[in-house]
Amino acid sequence: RCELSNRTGMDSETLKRAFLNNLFYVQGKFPALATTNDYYMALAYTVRDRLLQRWINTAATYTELGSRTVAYFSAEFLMGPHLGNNLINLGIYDQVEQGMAELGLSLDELQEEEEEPGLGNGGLGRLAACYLDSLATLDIPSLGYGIRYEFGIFDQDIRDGWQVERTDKWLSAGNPWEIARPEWSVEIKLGGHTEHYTDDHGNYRSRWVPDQVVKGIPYDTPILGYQTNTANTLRLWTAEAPESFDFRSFNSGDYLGAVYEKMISENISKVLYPNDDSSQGKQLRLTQQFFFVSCSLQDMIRILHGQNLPLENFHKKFAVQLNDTHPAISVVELMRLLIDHHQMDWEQAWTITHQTFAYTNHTLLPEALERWPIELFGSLLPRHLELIYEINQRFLDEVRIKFPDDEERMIRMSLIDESGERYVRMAHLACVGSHAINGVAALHTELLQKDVLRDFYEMYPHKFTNKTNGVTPRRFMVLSNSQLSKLITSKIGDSWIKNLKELQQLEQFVDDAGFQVEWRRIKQHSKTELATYIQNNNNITVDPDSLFDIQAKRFHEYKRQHLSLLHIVTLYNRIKANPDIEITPRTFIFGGKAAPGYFMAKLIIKLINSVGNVVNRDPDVRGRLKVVFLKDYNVKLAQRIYPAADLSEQISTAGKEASGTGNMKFALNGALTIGTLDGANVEIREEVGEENFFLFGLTTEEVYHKRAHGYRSRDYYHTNAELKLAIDRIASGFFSQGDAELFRPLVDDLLNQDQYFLFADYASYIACQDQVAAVYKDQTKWTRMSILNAARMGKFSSDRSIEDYCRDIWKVEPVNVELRQ
Ligand code: 26Q
Repeated sequence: RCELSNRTGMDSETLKRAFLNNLFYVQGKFPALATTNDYYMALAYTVRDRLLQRWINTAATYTELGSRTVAYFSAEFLMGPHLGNNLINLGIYDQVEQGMAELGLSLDELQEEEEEPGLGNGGLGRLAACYLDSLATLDIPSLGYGIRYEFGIFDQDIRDGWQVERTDKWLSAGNPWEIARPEWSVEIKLGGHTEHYTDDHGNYRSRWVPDQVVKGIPYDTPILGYQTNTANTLRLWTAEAPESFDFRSFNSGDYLGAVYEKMISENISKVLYPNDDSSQGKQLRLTQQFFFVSCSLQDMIRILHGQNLPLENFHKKFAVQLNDTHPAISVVELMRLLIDHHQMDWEQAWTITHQTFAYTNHTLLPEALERWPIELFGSLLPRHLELIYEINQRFLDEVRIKFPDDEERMIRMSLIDESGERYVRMAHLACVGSHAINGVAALHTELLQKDVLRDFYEMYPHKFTNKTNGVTPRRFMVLSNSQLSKLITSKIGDSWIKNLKELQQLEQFVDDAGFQVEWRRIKQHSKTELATYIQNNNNITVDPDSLFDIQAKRFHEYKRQHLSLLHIVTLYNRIKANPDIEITPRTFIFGGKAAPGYFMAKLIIKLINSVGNVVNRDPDVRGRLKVVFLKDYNVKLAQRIYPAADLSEQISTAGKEASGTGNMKFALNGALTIGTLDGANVEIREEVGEENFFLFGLTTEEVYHKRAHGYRSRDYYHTNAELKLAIDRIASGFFSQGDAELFRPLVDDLLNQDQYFLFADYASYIACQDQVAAVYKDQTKWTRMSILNAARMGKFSSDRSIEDYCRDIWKVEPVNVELRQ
């Protein structure tokens, strides 16, 4: 009894006892010798015990019922720290905080100790994590499948203003949240060639003779829903050399050769690729994609057989969502497994395959569409290349029937790009092999249909739907902004946490002076906490009464962090011209990583730090402007940032940002948005009301039009005096100790190319920012707008997104889990 309650009891006394028990029996420490990490681990195991009960009951329920299951295939899962989130979802955060305090420990400090699993680059990986939270919260049977990278996204340091990358050793202190399942390991093949033969029934068949075999080992992490017993699974694969390999080489005496091969095999899951656009086609990246896809599909077939279901039911048992084209090779791998391993005929295999998969597109940048050189593809996956040719032939036959005598269209739509060096087009493969295709915001889906995937939309209009992104209010409100969450709950009850639309009820308090004061006090509190963090980390003193103007996201020219810089330099120039000028004090905060090989993005980071060094110290400024670059932006830091923002910068060139999700997290926490009509900004503005949103800039159509008619950025430079002054200041070396060369690549690019239309949007942006400053002076008006923003963000819960996917694409229903033991 005591043993059981030690592992499951939820009251604060039992939790304390269990914690000390784990400290002793798992960490092997007593309090006098325990480090903070020992305490963190003991608490993590205490929480994990409570998850296990729910996890096992969930698995048992799904197995018994043979429930239809969603499999979310993603090369990235940017989960963020587990401890706090699990405490929230278990409903024991406050008890544990209290219990730890009684033991003289701070829960905040223990949470700080957790190394977050940074197994993603940014938006796409974090979306996958929000979706797992919502799937569990909505009691939908589901599995997340991906790669257990040994090194996740790099840690970012800043030296002399430049980004420096350090490896992310997230596993070095051990990972208490996962359980290895070596008994479910699978083998995958790589390389080699194919052989053709005639089988016993006289059928012409192909056989893959690989030259390498690798073992995939699954590691499972429980994903608990909020206030439910459902605990789903995130299953990540690690690559190892198969034991038989050692054995073979040992026999042939080539010990070092065997060790070398082992090392090569283990490379596959070593490191996450840190670029979030797929510029260069590296063989290892394709190997990673195939590795996790093949492991996962084999695992699903094992599960199907385990439930005594026939293979013909694969698509009835599983709905697979492809998170972008990174797992698109699935389409071919499932065909191969069905045909080569299970002797299914082509038609049936194809029916099962395309009814299984659905594809989410996350990009509008043509240069980011994945394609693999045929040579590389064929040398790694020779059998898959054969199957692609066959899929392509049948597909092009269909195109020919639907659009006769349209050779150009066939060339455009082919799975193979033959315009120069030949490539496999992964987006085309995903479109052909899926029964559903979606974009991630209304504008994005519309642009996919009109532009990027236009031919596919004309071919298969019924496949296309929009699924606007969402974010989980558990992590990004309840956990990260507990004061605001408690204030909201005190007014409208706590059901908004599972039903975010209920936030709308806050509108009745928008003119309630007492509520406004509380709202403002909490924002002020979060700003003060961030100010302390900035003091400790950047040694910069910022004023919590100033307007906190924040842009936090990956660095990319299309996201235009440098447009915000032009605004900063413009304000600085105004002060230099007239030090007594009346100006709304602002703190500009940036956070984000640049891909290690992306020179221009790194130069923009350097420029932010250079401008900060001058502006922050200039006595004429009198502390009215501060510029802060927060290093190593990750989920943990994001949770500190969103609650502290007054203004959220969502300023990408119209038509470039597929959705954005940071925009949602900021607004949900009461920040006002300054933004373009891009991605989900359009829908956010629609929801919160145009009078509560700072809009500026060209529309997508205007951008297209300008580009088509010869955009000349230099004309704007010559006709806008403030713009010229800002650019000249940067170009002169003013921010780089007189070095006029340092920022020349950036300045030259803006004057000569400016492919992201910064100069075209500059005047509109500055005018809009002047508006922002004016409104901020009226704190009552600002607070009203802030409350209305949060109150109207209900649509952007990831619960709503998941409900849309379940209804329109996956056709899957909730399954209730009872606690039986
Ligand atoms: C592909 C091949 C090789 C190497 C890297 C990649 C790669 C990796 C990551 C390509 C793209 C990504 C990530 C893309 C991404 O994060 N896209 C964002 O997705 C969000 C969720 O839908 C949207 O909100 C953002 O607008 C979109 O930019």
